[in-house]
Amino acid sequence: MTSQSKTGCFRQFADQMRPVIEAHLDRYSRFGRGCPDRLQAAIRHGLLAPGKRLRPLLVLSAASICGSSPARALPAACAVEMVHAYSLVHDDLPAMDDDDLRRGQPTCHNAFDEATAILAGDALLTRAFEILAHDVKPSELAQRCCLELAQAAGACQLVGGQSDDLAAEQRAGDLATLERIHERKTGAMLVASLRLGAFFGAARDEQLSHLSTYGNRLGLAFQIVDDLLDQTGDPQQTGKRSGQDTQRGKLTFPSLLGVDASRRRARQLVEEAVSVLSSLPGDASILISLAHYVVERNH
Ligand code: GRG
Repeated sequence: MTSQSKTGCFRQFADQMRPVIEAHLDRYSRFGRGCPDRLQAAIRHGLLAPGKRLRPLLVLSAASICGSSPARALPAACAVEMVHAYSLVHDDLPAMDDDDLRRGQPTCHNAFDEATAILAGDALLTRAFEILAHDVKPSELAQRCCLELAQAAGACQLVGGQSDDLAAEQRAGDLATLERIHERKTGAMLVASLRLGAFFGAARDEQLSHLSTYGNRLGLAFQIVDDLLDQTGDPQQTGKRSGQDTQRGKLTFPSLLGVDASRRRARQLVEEAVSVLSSLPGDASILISLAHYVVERNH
C-alpha cells in the first residue's frame, strides 16, 4: 500500500473537520468586554495560526469510534487545542526554547512582547477549562473532562515533562530517560485528547485503556518524527527553524539512536499503536490512518 493510501482516510477526515474546529476556535477566542485588544490579538495569534489541529482531530476521532457524534465533542476538542496552543506560546519564550518562528509565523513574544505572550498563554489555559465547564453537558461529563485535561497538562505530565526536558539540556541521557520525558511532554496531551473524545461515547475502561496505549505509542512516534524534522526537515514546510535541538544541546532520538534507527523505532511504535486498535468495537480506520500520517508527515 502506498503511503498516500495509508494516510488518505485521516487526511479526508482532517480536511472535513479542520474548518469546523477552526470556526469554533475563532468564536472561543473572542473575549468581549474586559479583555484588552492587544491581549486578545496575541491570544488569537497563538491559537489561530495554521496548526495541524492533531489533538482536536484525535478528540473527534475517538468520540466517533466510541459511538458519539463528533459534533458533541467539539468544545472538548477546542479546549485541548487551547491548552496545546498555550504550551507552544510558553515553550517559545526566551526562558524556554527561545524560538522566533512557529507555525510559519513570528512567535507570540516576537509579534507582541514577552509579557503579553506569557499572559496570552495564561488566558488560553484558563479559557480551556471555562469552555469545558460551560459547554460540555451533562455537568458530570464536564467535570470528568476537566479532571482528565488538568492532570495531563499538570506538574506530573506536560509541565513535568517540559521541566525535565529543559533540565536534560547539555547533559548525557539514555533512551529510557528520553522516552519518559516525551511520554509526559508530548504523549500525555495525545492520550488525554483520545480519552476526552471517548468519554463522549461512554467508553468502557477497557476501551479507554486501549486508546491510552495507542496514544502513548503515537506520542513517542510523533516526538521521534519531530526530532527528525528538526534535523532534516524543510523550514518552509515545518514552519519553524531547523537545527534548534542541536544548537541547544537537547537530548533527542536521532542524537541517541542515529537517524535510521530513529525512523525504525518510529515505525515500530506505529505498528504497536495500530495493533491495540483491533480490539475496539468501532471503525478504527481514521486512527489507523492517523498513526501512519504521524510518521509520514513533513511538518
Ligand atoms: C510550556 C508547559 C509547557 C510545555 C511545552 C508543547 C511543548 C511543551 C513543547 C513544544 C516543543 C516541541 C517540539 C514539542 C514536541 C512535540 C510537539 C508538541 C510539537 C508541536 O505540536 P504539533 O506538531 O504543532 O502538533 P501544531 O503547530 O501543528 O499544532
